[in-house]
Amino acid sequence: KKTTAADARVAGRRQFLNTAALVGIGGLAACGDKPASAGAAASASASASAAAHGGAANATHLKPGELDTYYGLWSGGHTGDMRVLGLPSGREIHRIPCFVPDALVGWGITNESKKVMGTKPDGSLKYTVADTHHTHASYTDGNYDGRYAWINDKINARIARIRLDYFICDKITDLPNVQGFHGIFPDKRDPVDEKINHTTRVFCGGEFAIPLPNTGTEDGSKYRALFSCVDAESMEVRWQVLIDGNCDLVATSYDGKLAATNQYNTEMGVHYEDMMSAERDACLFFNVARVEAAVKAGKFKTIGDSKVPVVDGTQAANKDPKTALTAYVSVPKNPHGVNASPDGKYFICSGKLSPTGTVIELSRVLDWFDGKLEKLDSAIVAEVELGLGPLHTAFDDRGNAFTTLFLDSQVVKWNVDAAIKFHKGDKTAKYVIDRLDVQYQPGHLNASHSETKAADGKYLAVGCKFSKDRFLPVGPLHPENEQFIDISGEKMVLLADHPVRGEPHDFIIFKRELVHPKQIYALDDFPLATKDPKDSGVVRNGKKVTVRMTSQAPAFSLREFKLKKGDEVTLILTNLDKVEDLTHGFAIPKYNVNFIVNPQETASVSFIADKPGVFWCYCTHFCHALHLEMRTRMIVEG
Ligand code: CUK
Ligand code: CUA
Ligand code: CA
Repeated sequence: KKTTAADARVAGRRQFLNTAALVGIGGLAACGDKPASAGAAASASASASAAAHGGAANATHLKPGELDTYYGLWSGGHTGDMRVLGLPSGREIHRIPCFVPDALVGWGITNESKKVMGTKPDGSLKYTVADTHHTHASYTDGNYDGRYAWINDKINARIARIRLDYFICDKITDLPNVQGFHGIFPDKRDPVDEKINHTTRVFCGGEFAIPLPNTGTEDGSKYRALFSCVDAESMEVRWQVLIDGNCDLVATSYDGKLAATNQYNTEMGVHYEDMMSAERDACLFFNVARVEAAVKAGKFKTIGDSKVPVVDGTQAANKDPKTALTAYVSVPKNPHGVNASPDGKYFICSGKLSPTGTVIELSRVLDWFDGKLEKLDSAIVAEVELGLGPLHTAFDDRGNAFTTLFLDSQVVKWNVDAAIKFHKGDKTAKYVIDRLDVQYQPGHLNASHSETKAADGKYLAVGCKFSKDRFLPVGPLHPENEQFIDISGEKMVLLADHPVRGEPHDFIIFKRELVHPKQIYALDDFPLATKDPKDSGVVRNGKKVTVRMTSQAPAFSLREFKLKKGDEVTLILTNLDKVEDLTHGFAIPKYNVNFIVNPQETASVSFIADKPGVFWCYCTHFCHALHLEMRTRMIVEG
């Protein structure tokens, strides 16, 4: 084969990128040697077309005062929050603190937020670090319904729920006996009850196998992972499934019958060489109705202190398809990502260490559970080469899939039906439609409404793990590069780069009409609210002191309040202002207290008045021409 300039460019680029990405992992070189998939050379022309397509770039530049047409919910990574973006502009509008304290809101400072976050017996926060990866929202009729979103904390195995009426985190649940809680996905309807066409469960994948129970007795042969189901309303853990291998990402079917997780460590290795020793790993399917029937029938055990029912989903216990709770479909080498196509027919897993995408037909998996399909792996209807390091897949509304290629630093657009034809033997079926270079090493990508029935094929965002030369240098820590791509045409067009603080992983993008955020709280929703400023004051009960106060621009209802050294103080502040956007803050110098109260919100803090003196408590949120004068004195008598 004659080497073209484009080939050379692709090869050079691949070499440049891979030395960085593969450093120290010698074993991976084998995968880097595999030939590029069909159409690799198309990347050069794709970039050229991006440049020619100048008009589309304007979509990201909104005029002053113009609003975005889509919301994006982004995971915040190590910052433990959820970020809200407006798209197509890519502007960050909001951060919703969840797992980690936040100094603007006073998250982790107020009693209300501490209750959500979880405290130790001494009242301090149980955890102050987190690592969020995946964010997904509740469904009705196969599309987002604007009620809730969920986000995971991988470090401490917690799941947080966000109310999309106020854009706040209202519940956090610890998953028992789980480490490395990774994938998360809400169900889309009930598998049995026809009338329930909305999300009632959220599935959570446990990535790291640990001894169960994890009591300090080290026996490598007994390490196991659990797949958990959390109730969408109560946020309680409904049940768990003991599995072989591990869980990574999670996907759910539109009929509610199946949930699945990709597995990269079917070897159950504890070192990476072991984890990548097998040629194939798996996509593990759960028959949701059967799991719940088994729990109902009492066929479960519990682990350690946890009361959560755990059913047996291991291969040995699920050999008979007609009673099996689980099905292990094989997928090439250390797959990453499992995504449900918007037509409801397929789950797609990416090979990661294999250059392939695997398309699994869900009706065939159900046939296997019914005893109608002899070989489970014949549920695989396509396994095609996509490029090096395939990770995650998104969809448009025209039967196309978009997969990130971590090692090739590209997004590949491919047609699922054509891939199936190619896999069946029609070697003329050209399934790769386009390739686009991205900057650089992409992880997740997602398209507008991608994993819903309302996929609209308009925009695609790509979370690039390395930004290298794309932004002004700011020292050794580079931002990530979230790139925004127009996918409405045949060819993908790169529209914009956006620096983000590390490290977002997953995100969803949906039309703004889907949510109806409230801009003012309801006073009655807060049991501690002080509704009349006249009820303000200090109430003493021995050492326990309650301070009630209200705020109305530009004043707090108390001009000063007196405490005694050693008092155990609870200060309750209600913002009686009703004007949209009129937030007040409340800071107490030297007491490590600062929080905000939004219109009609009540928040409280508790502290020991251990430092005598006069302390100017002041409003930290610019609210009025007399904002600087908006103060009160806390006088602690020694
Ligand atoms: S994982 Cu980060 S790029 Cu946690 Cu969804 Cu794939
Ligand atoms: Cu109230 Cu500033
Ligand atoms: Ca493996």
